[in-house]
Amino acid sequence: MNTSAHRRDVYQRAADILTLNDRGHYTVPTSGLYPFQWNWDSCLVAIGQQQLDEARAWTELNTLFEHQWDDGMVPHIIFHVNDEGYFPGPEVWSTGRAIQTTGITQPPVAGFAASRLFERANDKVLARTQAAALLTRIDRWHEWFYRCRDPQDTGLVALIHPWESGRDNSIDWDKALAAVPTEGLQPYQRRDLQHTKADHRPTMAQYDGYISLVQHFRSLNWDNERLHDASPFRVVDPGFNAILIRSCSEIAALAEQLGEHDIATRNRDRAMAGLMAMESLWSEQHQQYVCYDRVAGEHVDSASVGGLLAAFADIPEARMHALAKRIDTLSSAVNFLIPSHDPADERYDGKRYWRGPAWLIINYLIADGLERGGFDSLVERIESASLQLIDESGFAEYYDPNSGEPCGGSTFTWTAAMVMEFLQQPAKAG
Ligand code: 2M8
Repeated sequence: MNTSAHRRDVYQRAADILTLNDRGHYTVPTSGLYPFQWNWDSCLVAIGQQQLDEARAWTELNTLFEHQWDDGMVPHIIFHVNDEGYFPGPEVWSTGRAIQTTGITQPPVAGFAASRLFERANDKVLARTQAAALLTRIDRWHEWFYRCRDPQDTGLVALIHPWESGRDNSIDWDKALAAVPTEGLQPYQRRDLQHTKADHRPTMAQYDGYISLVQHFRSLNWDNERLHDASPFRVVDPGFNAILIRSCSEIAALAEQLGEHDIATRNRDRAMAGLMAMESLWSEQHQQYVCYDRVAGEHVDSASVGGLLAAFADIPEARMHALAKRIDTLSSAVNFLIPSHDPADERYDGKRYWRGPAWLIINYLIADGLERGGFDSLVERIESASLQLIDESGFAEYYDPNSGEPCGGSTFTWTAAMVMEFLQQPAKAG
C-alpha cells in the first residue's frame, strides 16, 4: 500500500471504532472495561467525531452537560445503563440522581473541545446555537472549580481523588494516596481484572485507597462545599490546572465572539490568575512542573507527564523551551514518545497504566501546546511516534513506550479520535 492509501486505511479503521463505540447520544471508551460515558473521553472524542458528523459531536458534549450537577460540577462518569462488568458502579457512589453519576470530576477539556468544534464548524448556524448554550454551562463548571477546589483563592485547584486527574495510578499520587485512611473499608470486588491484565492495572492497595475516598465522600453526602477541606487527599496537579487554564482562555475567546462579555472577563481572569500561580509548581531539580500536596504541604518529587502537560497552557516561553527539552531528552530513553513517567525513576513501570506507558490523548494535548509554541519538529516526532504505535499495535488504550506493546483495553475510542486528528482526513491524508 502506498503512503496515502495506508493513511486512508488507518483513518477509516479509526472512524470505524468511533462508530462501534457510539451508543447514540454518548460514546463508551471501549465496551466491557468501560461501558459508560466518561467526561474527558467524551470531550476528546467529540473532536474526532466532528470530522464525521458535526451534529453528533455537539450531541456528545450536550449529553455530558445534561448531567451537570446543580452546584456546577460535571461528573466523571454518567451511568446511562446498568452494567455489572464495572466496579465501582452507581450503587457504590450512591449520589442519588435519577440517571446515576459519580460524585467527582475529571480534567476539564470541555472548554477546549467546544471552542475547537466551533472554530472548525462548517455549519456555523448550528455551531453558534450549540456553543452559546454550552458556554454558560462550561462557565458554571469553571466557577465551581475555583469556588470548591480552591477555597483559599490560590489560583490553582486541587484534586480530591486520583481518578479526577484521569492519570489514576500515577506515581504523583503514591505518597498522598498511601496516607489515606483505609480502616472501615467495606469489602469489594474489582471488575477491571476480568477485562485486562493485572500487571497493566493499579494495585489492590491503590484500589483500597480509591474506594476508601469514595466511601468517605459518600458519608459527607457529596456536599462539595465540604469535600475539599474534609478530604485526606488534596493534590494540585499542573497538568489538570493547565487544562483548566487553557479551557478558561478558550471559553473567554469564544464568549467574546458570541457577545458574552461577562463570561469572557471572568474566564480571562481565571486563566491569568492560574498562569501566575503555575509558577509555584516549577521544579528547578526536574526542569518541569510537579504536583503540590496540600495535605502534606510539600511538592511531590515525581517527574510525570502531568508536569509536561503544562505545555497545553500559555506558560512563559522559557518554561515551554525547558519542557520541550525534557521531552527531547525522554525521546532518547524510550522508543515511542511520550512516556507518562520518566524511565530514569526507579518507580517507572512501562506497562502499568499511568506509571510509564504512552497515551495518544496526552501526546495530542502536549503536541497542541508545542505547536502553538512553534516547536514543529518535536510535534512531528510526537505525531509520527503515535501513528507508528497504531501501525505496530492497533488502537490500544495505552502502550509500553519501549516495546510498543498494546496495553489495557482495545478498540479504544479516544485513541482512535486522536489518530483522526493526527491524520485529519482528507486534508492531510491526500
Ligand atoms: C481510566 O479511569 C477509570 C476510572 O475513571 C478506571 O480505571 O476505571 C483513566 O485512564 C481515565 O483517564 C479514563 O477517563 C477512563 C476511561 O477511559 O479510564
